[in-house]
This record gives sequence, C-alpha cells and structure tokens, in this order.
Amino acid sequence: MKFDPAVLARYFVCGTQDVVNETVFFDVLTQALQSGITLFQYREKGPGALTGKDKLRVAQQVRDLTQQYDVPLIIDDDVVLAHAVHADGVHFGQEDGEPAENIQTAGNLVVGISVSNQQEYARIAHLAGIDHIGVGPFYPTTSKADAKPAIGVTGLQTLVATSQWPSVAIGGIQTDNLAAVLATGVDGAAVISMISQSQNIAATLAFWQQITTKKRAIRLFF
Ligand code: TZP
Ligand code: MG
Repeated sequence: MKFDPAVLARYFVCGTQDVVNETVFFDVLTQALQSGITLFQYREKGPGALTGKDKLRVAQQVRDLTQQYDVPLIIDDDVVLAHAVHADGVHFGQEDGEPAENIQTAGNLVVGISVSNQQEYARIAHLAGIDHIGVGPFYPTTSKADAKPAIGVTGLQTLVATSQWPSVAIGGIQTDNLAAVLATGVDGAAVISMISQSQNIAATLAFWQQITTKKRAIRLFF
C-alpha cells in the first residue's frame, strides 16, 4: 500500500483487552469506523490479550470490518499476523526486536515505529523503509503498563520538528488536550481510551473531526 500521511489524522488503536469483552470490542470498532476514524491499529497486548487462534480469528474479522469502511488496518508488533490477514501495515515498538530486521520482514506493508525520545529517534534515523513514527507517550496513560515517561508538548514539538517522517502522537490524548497536541504540527493523534471508554463515540469523533479541520484552516491561512 502506498502510504498517505493523511490517514494519521484520526488513528484508533485497540485490542480486546482494552474493553470488557470481544462483543464490546467489535461494537466500539464499528462505531468508530462509522464515525470517521482514518486508521485502525489492532493491538492485542498486555493482561487479558488474546493469542494464537483467537487472535487470528479476531484479526480476520477486524480485517473484514475495516475493509467494509475503507479504513486501512495496521497490526501491532505481529508481522506474521499482518501478512496472514493482508493488513495494510505493521507497527513496531522499540522493544519489538531489531528495527532493520522488522522493516525487512514487513516487505510491502506500511511500517510505523514508536519513538519516545531523541535517543530512540537516533537509533532509527538512518533506516530506509519507515513510513511514519508514533511519538509518545504525550501524557501519562493507563492503557499501557510499560509506557515510557510522558514527553509533553515540548518533547512532542521537538520530535515532530526533528522527524524526517510523518508523525502521530500517542498516549494520554483526550478531548481536552487534543488541540494542544495538534498545534505541535504532528500529522495526527492516536488514541485508545478516548474512543474505547467514550460514552458517545459519534460525538467524540465529531469533535475530533472538527478540531482537525480547524487546524488545517489555520495552517492554510497562515
Ligand atoms: N503507546 C504509547 S502510549 C500508548 C501506547 C499504545 C497507550 C495509549 O492509550 P491512551 O488510552 O490513548 O492513553
Ligand atoms: Mg509494540
């Protein structure tokens, strides 16, 4: 897939462990797809995460659903699964093995890599085959047990300015700090709980869409 950075605008990340059960997972994903997410990452990780055949079965259903809404699908840290379900891309963390090897095994898949600080950026700066970076955690998060220290507005701004690739912010992003995130010049925001715990997914996404459009208008104007 040819990578279009515009898909980073509203990036929803989720696995069954982030919600009560599988039924709720598919309900939340369907609502998010209907309400305007631009990219989805299936991230089955941490306590309660599915593995093996169950993970494959859910991933296949996720593939069908995302295709139905024409939203690209990224698989977290599982290049075999990404190939198996014909996903559009794969995402690797800094602890998910050697970046150069990961990029190679990804083949034609879109590649995203997590970056939490300048050292981690330096580790991948020379590599070809990366399509975008995920920068964070922006703010403290309860959705990832082993999250690195939060980088805040200044840290995010610095990494976005440094990056030779399109970037998406992640970690602790909620409706009340979304504007500050987007003002850093990042291409988009990636969230788990802002959507998975939302009481009204359609309203949350309508707000997100509105704020993205406003940011574009301001940038075009100046
Ligand atoms: N990577 C860095 S922070 C994070 C991931 C997967 C969790 C983001 O979850 P939330 O609920 O949007 O803070
Ligand atoms: Mg990972």
